[in-house]
Amino acid sequence: FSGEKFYHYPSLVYAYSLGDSTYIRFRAMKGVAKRVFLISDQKYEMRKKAQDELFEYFEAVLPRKEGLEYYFEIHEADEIIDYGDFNVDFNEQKERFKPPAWIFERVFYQIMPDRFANGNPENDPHNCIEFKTITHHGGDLEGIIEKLDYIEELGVNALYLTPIFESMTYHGYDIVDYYHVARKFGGDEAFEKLVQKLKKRDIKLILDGVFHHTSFFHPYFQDVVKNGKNSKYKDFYRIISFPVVPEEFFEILNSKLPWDEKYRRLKSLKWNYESFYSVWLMPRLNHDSKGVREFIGNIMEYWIKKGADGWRLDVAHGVPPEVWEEIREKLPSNVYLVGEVMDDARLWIFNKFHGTMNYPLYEAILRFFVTREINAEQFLNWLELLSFYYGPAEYVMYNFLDNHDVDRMLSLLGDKRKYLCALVFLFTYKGVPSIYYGDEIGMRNIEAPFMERSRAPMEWNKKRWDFEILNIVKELIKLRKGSKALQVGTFEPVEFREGMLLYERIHGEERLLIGINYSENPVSLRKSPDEILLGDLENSVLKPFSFFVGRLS
Ligand code: ARE
Ligand code: CA
Repeated sequence: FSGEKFYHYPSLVYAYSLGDSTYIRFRAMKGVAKRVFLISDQKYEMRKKAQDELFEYFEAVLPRKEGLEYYFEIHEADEIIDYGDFNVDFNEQKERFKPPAWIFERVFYQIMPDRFANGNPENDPHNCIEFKTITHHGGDLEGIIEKLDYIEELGVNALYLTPIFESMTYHGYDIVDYYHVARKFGGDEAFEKLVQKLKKRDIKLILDGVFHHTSFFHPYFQDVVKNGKNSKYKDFYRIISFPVVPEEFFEILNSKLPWDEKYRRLKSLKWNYESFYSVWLMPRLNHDSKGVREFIGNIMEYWIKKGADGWRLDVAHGVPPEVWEEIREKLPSNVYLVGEVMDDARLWIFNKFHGTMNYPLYEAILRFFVTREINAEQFLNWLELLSFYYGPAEYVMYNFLDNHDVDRMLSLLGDKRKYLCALVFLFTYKGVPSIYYGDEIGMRNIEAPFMERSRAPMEWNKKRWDFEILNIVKELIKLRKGSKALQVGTFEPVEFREGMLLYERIHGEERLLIGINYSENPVSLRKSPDEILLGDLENSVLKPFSFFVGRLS
């Protein structure tokens, strides 16, 4: 029965149109198909793009079609099989993959407001949760406003801010009031001002939505702490038993002990509710409750009305997928939703988020560029598998080399040349690239506990900037913004061998050739660009750990 051996379903992932191309894909059990053809207005040979333990994945890329009738012709060792009879209307599909049109031409800049720029020392917080080594730095939205020229000159045209709402920590993932921007960040007035200025400069803004948990100090949870079983918010959280905290809890909490000590003591107590990674400060919401789902939807809607263009959803994979589907329906279609999903995003795209924080791609980048566990060929296979998982959604993934939770890539690589190679890959691959504040000037990790190492305050002293990195980042941003091939073009590997990556990105007349030699030896290229846009190449030889972006005529 051929259905076991072969698979094609004209869903969004196996048949779709994007940019000026139409992609048709086919999967066969490993080792069965010698050649696969797509039979439609013409006969196209499908290319084998990837494989995993069980399957081989084939693809044909056609000039963009509005609709297509087709079947497959599979050449096995001793027999030719016709498979399927499909008729796809790509216009109908558009209804199911509808990212906001503006997302494709964007480059994100991620900022942790406390660590970026202090525009108003008068609002610096007191009486917040502070540890000996981890404290507030006083950054705020006024600071971001002051640095808008810097941001615009860098060329990025979208901002992602980690949480800005009322909270007790510098990072803000413990929200106490979702309807107000924290006083320490400049309050609602600063937000309104920021939004106006961003609109004028055509810079989009996405906010961090922490809806997996609230703060322990959120009024709803405080109500549960006080009233126990009788609290009208008891179903809002995942309570194990009442009372939710023992008597001792308050004694420690209300004592004059420093927070390091309070944290240490509180940790040893037993409290009776689920929370984020067993952190007492972050009680987990109960998303089975209709009230909670409405609460989340209303907040998201509220800030969109106030001028935000999208949401990054914190611990999105800790919330049932259907919840996001329900909430999404209430939001306008020009809003970009990106979920923080650590693993494979298949479950979470299309009708939930437009994209996710692309951790599987990050993982591949780590293994190729950092640990060098995989070679170019294996790296390519990984990329192509993700492409078969995500289909068109890979073009709107939030791609990164680092962020506030992971080490800075420059520190992991320990070498500027290597870092530039990774950056070139990020900007010339499919998906929306992002820069984490300070990466553009060569900031590195600091001595700090896990997850805090990449959060040093932004370096504003130009004497400490790496201008070579800055210039290349600026060039890459400019290239990306001006290139449909990079935004929505096809990705065509030319050569992926050992440490050498050579690929084209094509859209209409625009053909870019990108080469990255991630190895200790010079590589002589089998294909050279007609014009170099970035990097250098001498007589078709690419030096060790160097790159170029070029144009083919
Ligand atoms: C702080 C300290 C830590 C300390 C921790 C516990 O920084 O050094 O270990 O406290 O006391 C926020 C803050 C953090 C803070 C944390 C808890 O930014 O600084 O930690 O709150 O108070 C998992 C989740 C993923 C999550 C990461 C951090 O799945 O959703 O852990 N990411 C988001 C945000 C964070 C934020 C929170 C969630 C909480 O981006 O910034 O933390 O709102 C593997 C696993 C992943 C795991 C990952 C990292 O890859 O597969 O599931 O991610 O490791 O641990
Ligand atoms: Ca301040």
